[in-house]
Amino acid sequence: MPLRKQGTLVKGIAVLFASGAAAVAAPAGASAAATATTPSTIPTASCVQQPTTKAFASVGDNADYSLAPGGDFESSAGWTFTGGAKIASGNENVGITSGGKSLQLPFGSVAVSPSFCVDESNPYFRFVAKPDNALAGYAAVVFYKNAAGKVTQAQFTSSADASWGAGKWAVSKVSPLATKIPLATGATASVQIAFVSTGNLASAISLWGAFAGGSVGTTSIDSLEIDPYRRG
Ligand SMILES: [Ca+2]
Repeated sequence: MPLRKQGTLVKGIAVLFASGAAAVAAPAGASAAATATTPSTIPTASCVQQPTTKAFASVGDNADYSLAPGGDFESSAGWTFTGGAKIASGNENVGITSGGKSLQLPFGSVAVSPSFCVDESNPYFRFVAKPDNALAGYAAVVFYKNAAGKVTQAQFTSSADASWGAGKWAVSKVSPLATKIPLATGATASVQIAFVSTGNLASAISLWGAFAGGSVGTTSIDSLEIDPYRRG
């Protein structure tokens, strides 16, 4: 029975990813209007770089980062929420960004970021996440347009890549961005990051919890930062 449930859950997640892609495609016009400086493709150009800080220095990462659009989740501006995702009170306490709110993702919900520009110098992103309990888990997925202009998605990191304890905020692993998106030399791409609340796929009990009403396994996200410089 648990295996059958797992299969159902995996299918459900696939549907979520598909709906996330639809959410990306549908508001493309509005999104483009709101982010006029980040058109979908700009051959032989660079993205406009935002001011940077050593946001993760307190956890031993001295790279330069800039805040992703709406990445402090102090408002929902530009983000698309489905399945109950919302801005909730309570900031991450690692100290990456200050504020009083964060993104709250009940099981099965999806939050898709505004579009932003990526070029060869935007290779990484990192964020802070917190599971409500051992049933929680997330996947961070990046949507981008491939060379043919088709919206494509790739999972970049998940809770399985991080060491996190129930109820505790923890930084994600350093997640490759431009390094995993096929960019022609000198080209840029318009990308969106989606957080999907998957539940803890490694925990069989989470599967039962997931189908018991979806109110368990909530994941919180805050302080989404982009590293604008290629490493090493
Ligand atoms: Ca915040």
